[in-house]
Amino acid sequence: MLFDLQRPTTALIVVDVQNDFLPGGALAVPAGDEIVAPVNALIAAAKTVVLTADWHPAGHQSFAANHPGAQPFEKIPMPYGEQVLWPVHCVAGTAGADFAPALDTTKAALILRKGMDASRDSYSAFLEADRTTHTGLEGWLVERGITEVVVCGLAADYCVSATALDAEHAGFGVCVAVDATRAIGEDSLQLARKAWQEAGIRTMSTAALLG
Ligand code: VGL
Ligand code: ZN
Repeated sequence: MLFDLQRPTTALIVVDVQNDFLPGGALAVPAGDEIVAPVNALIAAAKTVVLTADWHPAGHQSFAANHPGAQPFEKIPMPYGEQVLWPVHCVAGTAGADFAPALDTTKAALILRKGMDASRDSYSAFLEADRTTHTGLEGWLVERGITEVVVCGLAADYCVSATALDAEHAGFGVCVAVDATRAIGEDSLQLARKAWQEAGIRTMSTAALLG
């Protein structure tokens, strides 16, 4: 079966299941807490687990607070293209940047932090927003003989989508576990789903992946 999580050639990538993206957090994803149970079920079934964490310095340029007069969710031009300005979130070392307490982190072979350079964002766990700087995840997966990845976590329309698309572009077979992700916005989710379809990214339920 394709996307058999028990296979040594398949990796599960759990994107940004951090307190600031859960209800009550600084950049809460609606119903984001509902994914923790299916994500843990995927983790329990997986042989290779990668956790990513959004991990920003306080001066990060994706924060509206660092652009005088700007409001969260406004878009501004950056040298690498358009940037959505966000509320201050996932500041390195703060409680908001911690993984959700209920997330099973024990099986993670790799915890990858991203968005650490103040000058640019990194939705993708593979390539930063300048589309040039690699995080090293591609090499890590390739060196382990991984050919397929299952992506889940938060948020579907930003970091999950960017990670899935870059994984596909890097040559991995990619599946998004649709009920193990939630989106920040409806419109951006529709755009993301269209992009997944065009890229040949599969979507599957956690039940089907575990079946
Ligand atoms: C994310 C917006 C800003 C995400 C991270 O994890 O999807 N979204 N930083
Ligand atoms: Zn961020």
